[in-house]
Amino acid sequence: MARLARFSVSMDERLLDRFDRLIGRKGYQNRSEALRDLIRDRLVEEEWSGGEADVVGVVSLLYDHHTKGLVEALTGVQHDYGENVVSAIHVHLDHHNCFEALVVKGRAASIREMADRLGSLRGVKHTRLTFSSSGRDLP
Ligand code: NI
Repeated sequence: MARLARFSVSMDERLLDRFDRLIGRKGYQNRSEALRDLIRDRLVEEEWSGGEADVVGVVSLLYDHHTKGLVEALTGVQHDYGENVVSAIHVHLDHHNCFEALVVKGRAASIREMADRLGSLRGVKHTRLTFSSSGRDLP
């Protein structure tokens, strides 16, 4: 197992108080685990910002499947990034609305590009790219 390093942090009491209240609401038992998660979250964001890192994520899409040509366009874009789309879940929400969650992996820049192309299609009402990581470089 990797060695644990300990360090002390100085900060404004009011900031620490807000942090403690936040992590209390989130259910953390101590500051250390909360701080580790914050650091990991920032590192994952950094991986994505570079564009070249090998990442994992989820693209969610909400759209009206009656929009002319939309279903074909969505499928076409996903096939263009076939190596990045690992899995897709489709939920028929009601008569008009469909929700899809695409599990994606690969080069961050390619995934962003795909998410942008999907999100900008007419009839797509909402799209979100959620960042995660392969976990390989994230202790
Ligand atoms: Ni549907």
